[in-house]
Amino acid sequence: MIHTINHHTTNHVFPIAIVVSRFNEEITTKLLEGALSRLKERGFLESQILVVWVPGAVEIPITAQTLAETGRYQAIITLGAVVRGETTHYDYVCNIVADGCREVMMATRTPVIFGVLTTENEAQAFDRLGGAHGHKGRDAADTAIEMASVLNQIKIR
Ligand code: INI
Repeated sequence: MIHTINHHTTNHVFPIAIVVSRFNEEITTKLLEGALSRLKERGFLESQILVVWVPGAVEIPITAQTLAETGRYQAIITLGAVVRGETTHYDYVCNIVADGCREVMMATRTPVIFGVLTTENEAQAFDRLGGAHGHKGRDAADTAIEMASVLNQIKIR
């Protein structure tokens, strides 16, 4: 029989951390609400969830790295909102947070779920918060659960 590891074989709860940035707080609060409600639906207790607020998306990677290095969390969800303004700052912020999260994920072997919205305007962000494009906070919770479980199953085989 072929042993398969996929989303059907993932169903456990574990300590999880969420890093959420305050910049564009109206959007990031909705991301956080979605992630928390989905984690609770999937059986997580409040005591298993740590939420850490940081000023902006740029501050997310170092926070995720510090959390990963504690060894306490099997997945880290990052939530942020980078909305294009009229300057090139947008591109720098996007690059810093995306590259940084990838580095943390690979260096610490902890799934760092990228729930950072990068949009042209606020309307596009709200479309991803229960509008036309689903809810990225809820999706981030599902991805965290799946990845923690997939990696654990590989390790114990
Ligand atoms: N931070 C964000 O999270 N989103 C943005 O859209 C944004 N813009 O546009 O500037 C932003 N900037 C702040 C940045 O994340 C840092 O907090 C700041 O540069 C200090 O390091």
